[in-house]
Amino acid sequence: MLMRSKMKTEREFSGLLVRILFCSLMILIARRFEGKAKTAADHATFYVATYGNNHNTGGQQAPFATLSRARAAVRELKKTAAGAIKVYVRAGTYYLAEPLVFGPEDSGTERVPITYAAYPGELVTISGGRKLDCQWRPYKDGIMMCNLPALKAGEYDFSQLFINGKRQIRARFPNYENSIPGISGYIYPKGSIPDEAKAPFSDPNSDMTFSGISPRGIIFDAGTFTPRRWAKPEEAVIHIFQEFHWCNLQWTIRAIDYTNNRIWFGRGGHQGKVGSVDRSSQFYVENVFEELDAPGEWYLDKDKGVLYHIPAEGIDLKTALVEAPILQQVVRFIGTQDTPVSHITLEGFRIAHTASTFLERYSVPSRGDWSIHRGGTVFLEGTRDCTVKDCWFDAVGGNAVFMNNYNRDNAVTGCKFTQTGDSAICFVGALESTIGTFRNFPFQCRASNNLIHDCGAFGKQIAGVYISRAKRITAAHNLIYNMPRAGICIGDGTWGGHIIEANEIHHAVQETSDHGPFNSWGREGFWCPTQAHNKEFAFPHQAGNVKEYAEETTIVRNNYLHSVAKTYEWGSYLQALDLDDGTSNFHVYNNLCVGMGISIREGDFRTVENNIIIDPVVPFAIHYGFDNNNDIVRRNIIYTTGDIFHVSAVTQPYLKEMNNNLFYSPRPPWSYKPAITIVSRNKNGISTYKKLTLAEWQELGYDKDSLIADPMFIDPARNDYRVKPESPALKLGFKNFEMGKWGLTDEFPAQWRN
Ligand SMILES: [Ca+2]
Ligand SMILES: [Ca+2]
Repeated sequence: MLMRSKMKTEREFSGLLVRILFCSLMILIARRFEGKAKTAADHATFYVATYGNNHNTGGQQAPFATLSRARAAVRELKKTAAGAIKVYVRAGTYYLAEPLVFGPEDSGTERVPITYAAYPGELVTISGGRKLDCQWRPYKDGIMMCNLPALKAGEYDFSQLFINGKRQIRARFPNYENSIPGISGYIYPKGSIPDEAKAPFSDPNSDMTFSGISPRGIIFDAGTFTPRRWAKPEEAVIHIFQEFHWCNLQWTIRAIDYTNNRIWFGRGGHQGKVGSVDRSSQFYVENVFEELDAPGEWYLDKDKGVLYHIPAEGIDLKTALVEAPILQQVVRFIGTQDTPVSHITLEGFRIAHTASTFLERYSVPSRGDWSIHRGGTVFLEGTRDCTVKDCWFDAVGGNAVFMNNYNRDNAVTGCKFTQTGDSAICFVGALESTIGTFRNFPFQCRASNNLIHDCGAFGKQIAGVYISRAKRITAAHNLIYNMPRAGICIGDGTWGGHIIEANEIHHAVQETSDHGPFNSWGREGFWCPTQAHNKEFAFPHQAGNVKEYAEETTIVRNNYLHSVAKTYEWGSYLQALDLDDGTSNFHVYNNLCVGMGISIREGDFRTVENNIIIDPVVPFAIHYGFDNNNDIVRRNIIYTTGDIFHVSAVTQPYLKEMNNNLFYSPRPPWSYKPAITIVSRNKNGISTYKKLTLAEWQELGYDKDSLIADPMFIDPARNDYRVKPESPALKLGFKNFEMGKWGLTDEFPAQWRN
């Protein structure tokens, strides 16, 4: 018994011992794992801080001083890393002496993605600029001055100035004023310098004429031009709108002839494809010392190395932060199709102070009107799976993010773009070098959930999202407003397959004409400019094989486009969805267009259905369609006091299907009877207008079952344009679509919300 008891006790004891040993072992193992996990996490995270040192280990308590030092550490670590690598950058401003370049050797992988991020909750600025040490002293007339000896020594140069983070005004005439964007703060010339006028200087290339030649200068109006004479006119830069207001252009000034009131242009005029100017071309001139006369203006005397400035109200220059943009680009991802840069994310930074680029090289990537500088504050070429996330591009000098040529599966998401010099996000490929196995274009990239507003400080032919020579680009859930031209623009149909959805765009096309918050072109090989401009002798004309270029269908759906910024003037043109010259192979549906309509110009394979158009400034336009093409316009609701459609030159039916649309005027009697205007223009450019009733239009074979009836919106005052169950639109096949899901999602970073 005792024995048994002892044995039992021994067994129990040994069992207890085993359990204790087992538990201890587990704790040890757990601790060991914990220790390993912690060690691994530590090793996979580097820190950069303004108080750091590049001889440090890069740990949280011993951060590096620069991003490039962290990049070098990542290069080493990734050889052995088993998981994600992160570089956290602590609060402060990092002035880069040169762009941070990521090459293929900096790539992550799907298993080892690499992220460079602002430390959560901290404001981290990556700056392409330089902090100026200014010892201000009075000059005269409220102008302050300071010496910049390093600038005088040629160490650096700048053409923008920021005080306390805000871009200031380079001394100009007339003074800056923005009560009417693109109009106030400008004066008008009397015209351009005549072709036969002899230049007061020799130009060694004046004999090299070409079809796109640009004007040589303007004749100023002595009644409105500045009375001051300028000591250094050759330093000045003119910013002037093109005659049709498709773009603006900049030139340096070569000479001013006060006898004949002529301003002769120097270098420039490349910022738009069509560069003509005339008496309607408003302009201002900047970088003139004698015009330094208003708060916020500044002038840099490079010869003397002296900066002059009149501080804006409320600015104490003694304590002000003075910064000048130096670099044009701050981050460059540079790889190739064969050896791409991949799996790198930039996250959470404020990115600021890049130099303007409008006097740099531009090119025309497609046959559209746009000319673009292939550069950006964050520039990507030869990349895969790279992401720019949750960053704020604060008043950068040119384009903010530019994906040039081969780039695939990249994303720009959760970012804010304000006061950019040119466009916000660009995807631009190259047709001429896409051949055989060379895929020299952006593919399957995304611009989503971005806040883009008040862009185009210098360029006016710009967009929030610009796509040209690319394929399967998605622009979704962006909120875009206060733009001089497009919110989203597709420069051509090559190669299609894009998805434009759930964006909200308002107050676009504020400073230009003949465009829309969404605009597209498709002037590829099939496009016939003669037919496009409706010279009657050009009919009949077949569309040609548009899918040779627009290979895949581009989808434009569930967007909300509203608020006409500009007073509509007859002759200018504004549509919510401007499917301009040659645009082909589009499916456009479930869009809510308030104050603007839809335009489909010559092109083929456009299906426009189930859209809602409210009070458009210009009627829904069907322009210069090809014979026997495949366009479909059906089941749309058009609510208007003007014409239902503007249709050009119907010599024979050129829509495949046009039916089951619902038309209604909220204020009867209709201001026009009949309600469909057909425009014909002869070979001399003379237009004639013929108005048809709906019944007459139906006799031509269109809109046979379409109706004029109240669509019965549920609550338009609260932006709910769904129709009630008894709406006649539903009987015509219209389907309600969800309201209010446009623009930014809840994932948009709280710190960048306005
Ligand atoms: Ca001035
Ligand atoms: Ca257009």
